[in-house]
This record gives sequence, structure tokens and C-alpha cells, in this order.
Amino acid sequence: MMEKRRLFLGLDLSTQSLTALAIDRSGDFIEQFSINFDERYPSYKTEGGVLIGDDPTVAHSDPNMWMEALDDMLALLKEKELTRHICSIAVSAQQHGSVYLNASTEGKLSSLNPSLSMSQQLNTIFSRSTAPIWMDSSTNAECREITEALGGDTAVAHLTGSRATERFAGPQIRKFSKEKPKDYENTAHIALISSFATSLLVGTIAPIDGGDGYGTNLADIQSARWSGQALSASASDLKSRLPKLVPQDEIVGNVSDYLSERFGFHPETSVAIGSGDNPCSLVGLGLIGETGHQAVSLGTSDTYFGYLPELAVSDRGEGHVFGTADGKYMALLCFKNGSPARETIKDRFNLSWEKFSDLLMDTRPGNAGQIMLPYFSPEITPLVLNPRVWRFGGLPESDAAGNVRAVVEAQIMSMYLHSGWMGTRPQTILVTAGGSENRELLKVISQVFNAEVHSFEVKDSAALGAAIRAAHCCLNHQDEAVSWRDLTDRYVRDKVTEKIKPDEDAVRVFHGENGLLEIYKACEEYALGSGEDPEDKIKKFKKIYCS
Ligand code: XUL
Repeated sequence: MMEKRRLFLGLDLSTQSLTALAIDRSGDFIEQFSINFDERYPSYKTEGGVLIGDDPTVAHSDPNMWMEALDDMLALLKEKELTRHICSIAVSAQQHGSVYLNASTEGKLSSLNPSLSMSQQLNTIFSRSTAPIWMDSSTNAECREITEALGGDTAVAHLTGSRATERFAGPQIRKFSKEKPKDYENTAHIALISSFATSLLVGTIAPIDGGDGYGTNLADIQSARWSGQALSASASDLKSRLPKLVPQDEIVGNVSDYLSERFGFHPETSVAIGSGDNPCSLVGLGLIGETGHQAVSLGTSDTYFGYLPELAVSDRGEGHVFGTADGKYMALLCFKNGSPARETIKDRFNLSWEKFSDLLMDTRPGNAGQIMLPYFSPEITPLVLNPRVWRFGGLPESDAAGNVRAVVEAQIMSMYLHSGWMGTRPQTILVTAGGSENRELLKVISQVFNAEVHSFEVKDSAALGAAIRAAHCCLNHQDEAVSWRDLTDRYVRDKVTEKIKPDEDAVRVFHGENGLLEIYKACEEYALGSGEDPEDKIKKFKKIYCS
């Protein structure tokens, strides 16, 4: 009998890099490789993977760069002699970005010459040379138009899972079709980044899953179909340009002949439907079906998310509802001023990450009543289109320690304050992505959420989640029936590296009467124009907690 191919591959196409992570049937992590876009492809002149431009609300990337990275990553996996052992693959990608393809795409995808790279052969398939990504906030006017057409914020949120949202494909497509009607006319297919990368693997236009597809303002999340109403409110003839929407994980097909000939994949290597990085992280943290835990991802974006056993939408229009690998729902909040904001403070004071942590350790919870609202760039949660950094409670711009604690406490308090609608507060917070290496930051999360915090051996839970999704599809399709719980036990649960319990005194500083959470809320309301000057409250806080 032929030996079973033993590996499952997750490919995570994130804002700044492409990561490949392979796991094997027995539960071991095998290899992880990353390609950083800025370092590897300087000719695209990206900063953190994003094309540099003058307008701070516009954020685009070049899909050719992603294709080059995929070419290079698959070549590397072949060189490491991994490709022939791979049984199935799944893609995770930064969410919301849209890729515009012309009518030549299908023909070209299915007839690639294995002696040439994809980027050499497919650079003419784009009807729009760049792809707007999740950091883009330039479609406020289109969001207003869509909202009006669909009957208001609440109606849009109940229909599509989110109020009309600047970075989502619906408003982005509307803006493109208004500004470049000819180019829109020449667009035969619109992909999300996850379905675009999956299309490159299977050699045909791939469907979009509920994890990514519900983050478009185009789907009816109850019926799991593209919504006729939402499509017409966004652009003309949109339905024919979108691939199928599939609410639950499934196998899309096998790798293309091109992939098996050029990179040595077995021709029967299956490819699962692609999904967004956050729905993949939900899997990579073992949260499918779990409600006692919620998660914080500290990557380029900071996100806060959890599984929703029942569909729930925020009445205040906060956050989003996406689909999950098991065909259910997850709730998510996204913060744009995540790691870039921490990095700005680190760089402003010429600190290393170690020194940043030391300063966090050397300062006290509550930061002596010094508060920052870290809107270095336009913010998603809460919606801030004109960036500005606010400082309250006498926080001097020049105080390194004060600013380090202020930026971190602000980020975590904002997560807490805006996530109340997601159901019961969790007992455990699972933390992932680059920032989860910082123990001091984990302590702040445990204090603000009054919950135990866990971090994991694998920091890239999106890539791990994609690999687990590949395993789930492949094993259930073959001879081994496995549940999400089985896979969580195998790949996630016993790989916790850190458990932090909340410190009671610190919890009181945040949650006590007139505590810092109340104060932060007042600062936010004031900055957004709906509250009074918070300085009197801050004085009271200082008297109670800082004497
Ligand atoms: C989620 C979001 C980001 C991106 C990039 O809604 O916009 O988290 O997925 O990671």
C-alpha cells in the first residue's frame, strides 16, 4: 500500500508577510517559513506591506507582489522536500482586500507553463493594478450611500453582519465603479485576497467562504448568500463578477497541474476553501464551538474575537459578524492602531522591544491617571477618520515610560469597552500573534479583562488555523472522521506556553468605582465629541487610586 502523505499546509498571506506552516498527522509542527514583503521585494516600495501614498485614508497593495511571494514560498517548500508529502493545503489571508481580475484570468490560470513563474505569466490578469486592503478608510462617502440605500446602520448590520464599513469590499467596489467605470466594466471577477490566493493554487476561480465573505457588506448572513439588495446598493452587475459564496469549509479541488509539475505536489493534493486570517485564528486557537474563551490577536491589526453560538449583532453597530469554518458565526472587533502604534512609541523613544517591556514592568497599572487615545492613523474601533493622538491626565509627550504604558492600556481598555455586546465576559483570553511574546502586555490584558490569559507555542495562529482547516477537510474526506475538538486537542490545547492570572489590586484600578475603564470611556466620548471634559474625573481617579 502506498504511504499516506502526512503533512497539512497552512499558508497565511498577511499584511506584511507570507507564512507557510506545516503540521503532521500525529500532531507535530514540522516547519514554518516566512517571507517579509518589504525586505524581500524592495522594488514594490512597500512599508509594512502597503504601497506608500500621500492620502492617509488610502491603503493598497500590489497583488503581483503576493503572487511573487507565493512563487517563492512554493519553491522553498519544494527545495526543503516538503511539497510531495503534503496531503492538503488551506489559505488564510488578511481580510477584506479585493482583487480585480479581467476576462483573461480563467484561461491563463488553467494553462500555465510550468517552466515559468506565476508572476511572469499572470501579471496581465488584473483590471485594477492594485488591491485596496483592510487598512483603507477612503470610502466613507460610499458607506453613507450604501447605508441610505439599505435603510440605516442597524438594517445594514442585521442584513450583512456589519454596518457599512470603509475597508469592506462592498464600499470599495462601489468607489472603484464610480471613479473608474471603464476599469470596472473590464472586471470579470472580483476576488477577496483569500480566494485570489486559493485560485492560484487550484488554477481556477475559487469560491469565497463565510469567514471572509461576510466581511464584505455584500452577503445576507442569515441565508448565507450574496444579498441582491446589498449588491445593487453597491455597484451594477456585481453578482456576475463574484464567485460562489460557501458558508462552511469544503474542498475546492486539487492543486493545478502547474503546481504539481513545477513544485512537486502530488496531483491529488487537495485545497480547502480559503478564509480570512481572523476566522483562521479562531480555528488555530481551538475556539470553534467554545464560548468560555475569547481571543486577542496582536498582529499588524489588533483584533478581539470570539465564537458566537447564536447569531448576535451589536445594536450600536460595533464590530462585525463573520462566518466560521463550521458554518456558524464569530464576533470581531478590529483596531488599526495595533502593533504600528506600539511601534511608533517604541521608535519615538529609541527603545528596543525588551526596553519597551521593561518600562511597562516599571510603571504601575493605571499609569497614575495618564491616558492616551492612540489614533496615530485613522481608527476602525471606534471610527476615527481624522487621526490625532490625545493625551489626558497630564501625560507629557516626552515621558517614555508614561507613553509606553498609556498606549498599551489604551489598546486593551478599548477592546474591553467595545466588546461588551459579544455575550458573557470570558474566563480566559487566548492571546496570539507577534505581540503575544510580550509577557508584560499579557499581564495588562489579564488585569483589564479580569481573566486568565494564555499564550501559545505557535504565535501565528492564523497559519496554524489554516493548516488545521486543511487537515479537517482532508481527513474527513478520506478515511478518518475527526471533529474540531479532536484537532484542537491534537494541535492547540497542550501547546500553551504561558498562563497569567489577574492581579487583584490591578483589577480594582481598572474595574473599581471611578476606575480607569470609566475614565477611558469618558476620554473617548470627549474626543469623539459626545462627552464632557474628563479632567475632573481623572483628578478623582488620582485621589482614589494614586495616593
Ligand atoms: C479584521 C481586519 C484585520 C485584517 C488584517 O476585520 O480588518 O484584522 O484581517 O489582519
